Amino acid sequence: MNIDEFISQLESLASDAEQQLASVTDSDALEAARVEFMGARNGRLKDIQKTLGQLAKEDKPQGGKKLNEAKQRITSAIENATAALETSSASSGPQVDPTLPGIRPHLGRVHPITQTIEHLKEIMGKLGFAVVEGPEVEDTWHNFVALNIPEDHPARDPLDNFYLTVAGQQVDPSAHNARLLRSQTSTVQIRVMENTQPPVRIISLGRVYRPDEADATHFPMFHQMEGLWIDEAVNMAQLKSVLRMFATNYLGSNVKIRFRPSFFPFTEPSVEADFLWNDTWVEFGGAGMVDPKVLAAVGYDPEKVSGFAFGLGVERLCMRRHEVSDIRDLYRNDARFLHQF
Ligand code: FA5
Repeated sequence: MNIDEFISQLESLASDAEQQLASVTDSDALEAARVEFMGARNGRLKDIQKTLGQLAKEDKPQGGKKLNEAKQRITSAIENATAALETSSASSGPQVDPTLPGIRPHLGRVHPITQTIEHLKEIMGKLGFAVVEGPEVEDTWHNFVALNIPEDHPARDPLDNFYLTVAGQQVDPSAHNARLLRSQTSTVQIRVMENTQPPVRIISLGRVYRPDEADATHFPMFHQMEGLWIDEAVNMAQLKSVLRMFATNYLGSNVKIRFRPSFFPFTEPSVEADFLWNDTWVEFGGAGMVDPKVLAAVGYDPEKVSGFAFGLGVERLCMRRHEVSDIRDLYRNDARFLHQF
């Protein structure tokens, strides 16, 4: 390699680079050209630089100088190309207006029923009730038998329940272990009493399932809040006080509620509780003194302890508080509705 060859290689490299960089139209092509000519490892300038050592000793200073000049020309060509690309994208692409407000991200919300559940837990917590959970897939023992609901009771009718086929076996609703989606949270009363000695003061909130036709106040899946208080000498006056305190706390001090005599196989006496809403009484739950037969079935001594239980419809409470007139709105998944909570 002599100095003339070295200089002529540098010369043609620099003009190649200037030509190629003058015609790049996008940043990918610019980057490719930069790597081709100036790449630190395999760039074409680097390749020529590697031959500098082959020059005669006296030619090396001139070779080094020419190398720097070529490098300078390529660098300027890259800078010019970069500037040209910036101006062309600024004039042809979408204009950025930094004074415009940003795009607001869509934030999710906690579903109104979940919010209600948290609120109800907080109120009942202040009244000394602990929260427990129970399964949604239940057996007939917990959903009916232990609750004193006999085999011929209409509530056990397969048409009024979601019985489940397990391992392809025929459903037998009279068996104690037939599976179904629970139709009430009263199942949790049994599960707690089977495993805990009195005193017991719990609530349990969760989904229940009934093949009810959906209308403004019914849905086939809804939520209940079960309450259970067992101790020595718990009485009906305490049941009414707790439900009244709960209702005024959640629905406001001017809410009107009333108790109607009713019947549940697992409570005696039993009541149904209604609140007044736009001049109409709406039922929001059932309640009563736990039947001694139920206490005995879970191994409690009905001579020593007594208690009350209630099961309230969470949707109806939420609807009354937030003035939602149709339960179906809660489950339509319409963000315009849900965002209001
Ligand atoms: C029961 O489910 C009893 N387990 C309540 C109970 C518990 C009584 C403990 C005694 C002791 P009921 O079937 O009435 O009762 O339902 C209770 C509440 O659930 C109703 O008052 C209503 O608020 C709500 N509810 C019932 N069916 C539906 C439905 N399809 N959609 C929405 N809410 C409903």
